[in-house]
Amino acid sequence: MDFKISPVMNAEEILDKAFGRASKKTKEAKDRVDRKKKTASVKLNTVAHIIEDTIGRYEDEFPTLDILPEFYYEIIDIIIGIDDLKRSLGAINWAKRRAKRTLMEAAREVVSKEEEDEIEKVMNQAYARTDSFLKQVNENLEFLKDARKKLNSLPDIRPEHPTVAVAGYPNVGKSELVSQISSGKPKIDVYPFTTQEVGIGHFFLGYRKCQLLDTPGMLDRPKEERNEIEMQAVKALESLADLIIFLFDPTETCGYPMEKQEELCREIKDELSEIKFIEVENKLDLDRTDSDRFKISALEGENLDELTEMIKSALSEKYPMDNIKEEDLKYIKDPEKAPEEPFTDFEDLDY
Ligand SMILES: Nc1nc2c(ncn2[C@@H]2O[C@H](COP(=O)(O)OP(=O)(O)OP(=O)(O)O)[C@@H](O)[C@H]2O)c(=O)[nH]1
Ligand SMILES: [Mg+2]
Repeated sequence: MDFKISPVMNAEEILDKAFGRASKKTKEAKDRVDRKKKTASVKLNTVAHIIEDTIGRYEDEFPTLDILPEFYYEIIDIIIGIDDLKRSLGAINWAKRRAKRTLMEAAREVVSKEEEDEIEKVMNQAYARTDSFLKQVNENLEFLKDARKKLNSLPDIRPEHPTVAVAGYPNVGKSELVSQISSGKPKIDVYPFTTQEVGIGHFFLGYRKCQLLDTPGMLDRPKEERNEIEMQAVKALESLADLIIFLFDPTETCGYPMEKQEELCREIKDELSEIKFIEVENKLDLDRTDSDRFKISALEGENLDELTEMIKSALSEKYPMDNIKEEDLKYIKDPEKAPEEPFTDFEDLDY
């Protein structure tokens, strides 16, 4: 998901924009009082519209939390806080509605006045109240300003794509494997909740685009060593991943004995018991040990085609791979353009 939220302004900036724009408005009329009335009315309407448009845009552009894919819901909870986000969106909605009502009432009221100073007074009072409504939610606007930055910088992970996560202790070769089986270079990003770089690669199974995630800081150590944020990150990953490749390094050059690696594998399997699992041993080029597990060398590209076949077959139940026609590909990238009559091939794509 690619969040594209416009820059958020704080109360002062919104007020400057609205009052500044309004100050340029004048209306002509035959007599002074009439001119004053019409001018005051157009100014009040201008302020109301600018505030409504500006705050309305934030409300539209921030993700609708109730229909957010679970993965993003968890991630947003980690980096921003769902409750705080809801509270802030509620608060700016309140300020928008109050300001609009006040300004529109004043715009009607000025028309009934016959004295210039009374018109001025009604207008100034409405401006002052508007100023106060916006300033009361300044903290919320500042919060959204910061939230927008965090959302816009999230790595673009698509919950609708089949997703494979690579797990295993540090140095077993996770990043090497992700870069070897990705078409193109994996995008290296830092999640806002890990200090480590996370690679996101893509590969195609038939015409279906799949994503491959490296998981340092998440599935690379026992549960008891994870902090609270990492725990939640694993929960987010659980809602995203369709398959986990657990990578072993039987040469133990990674620095972790096989016994420890087996333990971690069991633990992650238990924890993410709903997700399919493939156990793979890496560094076949150096490996002299015997085992029943499938072996690869990520570094030398050995057995990677076979591994890709294994991935394909593990994912094929949930995502039929071969029956997507090339001409339908564009709708995968741009589902909104798909014809109304759904393609049978698309029945399993849950957009
Ligand atoms: N000989 C050999 N070395 C490998 C193989 N795969 C990875 N390596 C090496 O092992 C080291 C660690 O590989 P990475 O891919 O960085 O390991 P990682 O699991 O991503 O490690 P972290 O990011 O720290 O969790 C690097 O020096 C790689 O070149 C392999 O198949 N054979
Ligand atoms: Mg790595």
